[in-house]
Amino acid sequence: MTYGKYVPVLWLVVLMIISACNSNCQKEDEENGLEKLSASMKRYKTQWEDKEPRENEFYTCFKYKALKGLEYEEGISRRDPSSVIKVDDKYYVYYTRSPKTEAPVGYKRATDKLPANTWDLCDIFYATSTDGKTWEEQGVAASRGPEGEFDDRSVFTPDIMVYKGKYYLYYQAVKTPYKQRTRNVIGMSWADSPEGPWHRHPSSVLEPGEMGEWEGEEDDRRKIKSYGAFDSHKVHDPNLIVRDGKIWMYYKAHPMGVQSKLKKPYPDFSMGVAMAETPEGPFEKHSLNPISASGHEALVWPYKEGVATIIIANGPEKNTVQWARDGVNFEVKAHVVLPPDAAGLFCPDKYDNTKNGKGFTWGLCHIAQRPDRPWAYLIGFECDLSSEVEKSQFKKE
Ligand code: AAL
Repeated sequence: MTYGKYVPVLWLVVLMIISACNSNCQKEDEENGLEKLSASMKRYKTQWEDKEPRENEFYTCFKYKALKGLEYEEGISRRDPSSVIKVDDKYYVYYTRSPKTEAPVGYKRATDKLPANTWDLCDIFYATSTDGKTWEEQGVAASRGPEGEFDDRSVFTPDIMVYKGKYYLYYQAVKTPYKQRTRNVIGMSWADSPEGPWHRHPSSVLEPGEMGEWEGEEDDRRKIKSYGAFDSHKVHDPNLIVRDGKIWMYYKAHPMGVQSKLKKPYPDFSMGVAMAETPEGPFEKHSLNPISASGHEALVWPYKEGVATIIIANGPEKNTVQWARDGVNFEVKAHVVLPPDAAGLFCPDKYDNTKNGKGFTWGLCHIAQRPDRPWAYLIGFECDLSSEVEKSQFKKE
């Protein structure tokens, strides 16, 4: 039996469907008065609601400032600041800090004294300030775990959460040996005061997803037979909010095979979210992960009834501010230039379980290492991503 005679009929059906869709779109455009507009003007009217950037609450410019006390220091790396919190009259920030070392030497040459990169062989330190500009480094907060544990090589890239009167540091953790293919997990320490003492939770609270398969024994993250989950290799950059009575941990993810030439089911960098009822978990990963296919360090804050994020550095939607009413399905709301690298926000309602998030006007971020200056350091930034301030950068003086 041959089905060949049905092919023209099938084509006819397909064409009819396409033309019905087109005429529906045309009808919709006519109804909305958009039929004679270019694609860009249609977006101006619909996606951007006739608004210029200065009228868009998600649009901002970033102004950067040197900080006193956390400046560039030869031999010591300070990077990836946490959210900034204020307790009594003091601001606190937590960050990755290396001991005084030689410049990082890469994964192949790293030893137990020589760091592979600027976040290797680190602990979480903290600094305090009374004005957000002059900071005093106070010493170590959460440190590496005992030999043989999941966090014995380095702990880094923290966020701080204030929850039910206690303080929780979440951070990346790496076990010795630190190689390209080493998996990264999220660890946690808690304290009754922002100054510690910190109690190390004995196991990781978030781990990479279902593994793919490496190809060969060589320590090369590009060489894989299969990818596994979107976060099969690393979970990074925990960033916390409290919402709907739960702890929401947003995080950056890498699948195995970053930069591989195989056809990819997931981006090299993406963002996931996992929720828990209690600070030590279990954190349950959302079924729609990855919830952003672009971005680098995860950075979120409660805004109005939803959640906002700045997407930086990687992917087709980099350099945008996005918002999701449900905290999961993000939409591009504004494009921005020079967004802060690895920002930590001073956002006082981040852990308030609010349905009317106010946003923020400042934070800290880092200037990453570069070949002629191989240690990272912290600086401050200002912006007006707050529902409580008038957009300042276009105000006439
Ligand atoms: C940063 C973050 C994580 C990575 C490294 C240190 O930009 O994404 O913290 O592991 O780089």
